[in-house]
Amino acid sequence: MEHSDTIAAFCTAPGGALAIIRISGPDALRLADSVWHSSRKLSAENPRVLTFGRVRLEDGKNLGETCLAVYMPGPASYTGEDIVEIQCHGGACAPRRILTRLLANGARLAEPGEFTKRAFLNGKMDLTEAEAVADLISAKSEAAFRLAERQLSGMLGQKIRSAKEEIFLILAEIESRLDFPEEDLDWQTPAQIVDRINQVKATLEQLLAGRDRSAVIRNGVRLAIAGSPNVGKSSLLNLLLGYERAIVTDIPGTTRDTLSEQAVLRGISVELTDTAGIRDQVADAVEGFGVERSRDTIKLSEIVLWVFDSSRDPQEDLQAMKNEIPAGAKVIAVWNKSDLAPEGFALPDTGCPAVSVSVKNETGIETLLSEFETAVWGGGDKSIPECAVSERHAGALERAISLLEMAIPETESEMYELTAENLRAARQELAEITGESAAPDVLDDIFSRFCIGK
Ligand SMILES: Nc1nc2c(ncn2[C@@H]2O[C@H](COP(=O)(O)OP(=O)(O)OP(=O)(O)O)[C@@H](O)[C@H]2O)c(=O)[nH]1
Ligand SMILES: [Mg+2]
Repeated sequence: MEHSDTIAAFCTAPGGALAIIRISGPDALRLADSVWHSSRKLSAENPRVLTFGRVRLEDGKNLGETCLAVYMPGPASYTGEDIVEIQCHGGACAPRRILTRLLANGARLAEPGEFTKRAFLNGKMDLTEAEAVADLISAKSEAAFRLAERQLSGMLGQKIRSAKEEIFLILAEIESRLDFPEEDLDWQTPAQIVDRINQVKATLEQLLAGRDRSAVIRNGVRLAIAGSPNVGKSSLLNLLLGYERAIVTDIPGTTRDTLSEQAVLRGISVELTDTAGIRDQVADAVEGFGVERSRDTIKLSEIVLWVFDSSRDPQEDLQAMKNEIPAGAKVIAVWNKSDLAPEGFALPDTGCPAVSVSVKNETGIETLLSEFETAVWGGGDKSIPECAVSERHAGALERAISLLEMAIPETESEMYELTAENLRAARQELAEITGESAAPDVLDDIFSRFCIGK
């Protein structure tokens, strides 16, 4: 697909030592040349070579600093179009002046994800691979990065395409039977066709089974540290982060507001939130607002570490936990200050997994992390799925599976017109995953989540 306009944008984030301005489109070379001043011209005779030069500004003078530029002719480029990239020193001014000059000379500022969208529309990658580019950039853990890499390798797209191909072959069999009903052409029996439909369905179900693990790996989990005041919540946050982020004192009510930090625990990306200790008798209105925020955080978190103080009578804190934790929430009872626990202290029953820890002595933390891991994976498979399955993919897979399910009884009762209709619809659903038939608004939605310059 040819695009008539040429787009330009920074493809590096502000604040780095270098900035890269990317230009893509049919006019990329002319536009770059209109600002490029060098003894070695950017030209078709000189592709994929870094060229040293300066950028000519609107007043005809050159930008003081020297820059590098490279011309990558399409279709063997990221977008499949002609691309020029200009590298200059980072900072706010020089990159902006270069980009402004390019825009004044006729380039259009690229929309978020527009370079990748062009790569997709030009057949450089399928939609699952384009989505993987965004995942790769936003990956917060090694596992999320590996999952995105697998998707970028095109594995999901390949599996979907081969399922689609098999449905196409089954359809061909059925359609020729419908077209030549009189001929005795060695047709497959209904049972044989059902068998083939079931095999495709099983492949899709296998992909769908990776959905929850994909979501955990890609999005991470929100983990709240909650409990009564002074039990050691902020101390636990600091220990899990590995640095002193929150203020810790022996005064109950020290933490007055929620405090969130990103961490990776057992390979899982976690948004870890320390909360104000929850109590009914708050010291003032500020603490009251903090307690309300604690309650909101508990509701929004996938897992709650409810912290207790093993050195004091647990009755009141057990009641507080009961009052505050919504039914069905995933909770781990963390019995802290085990170093101060009375002789023979047995962990009271809270109806949820419980661990004894001492943040002070750093004991019990590995057990706590194992419980956390179990809470995340539900004790099941925690390996990185072969293919990353997003909610968008999962929706299409579910619809395709139910269409195949409908096709089975129709085939058994030899209502082949209906079988063909449902098989066609199932193919259409799969084509949405790889983007062959994705609607423009679906594409807009996907690419709008990218950053500018990607
Ligand atoms: N002995 C002992 N003291 C601890 C332990 N963990 C925390 N403390 C102490 O308990 C006190 C309270 O710790 P914090 O981490 O501020 O407690 P908190 O739950 O965040 O308290 P609030 O913010 O007031 O709700 C501090 O004096 C800590 O040093 C522990 O494992 N053993
Ligand atoms: Mg605190």
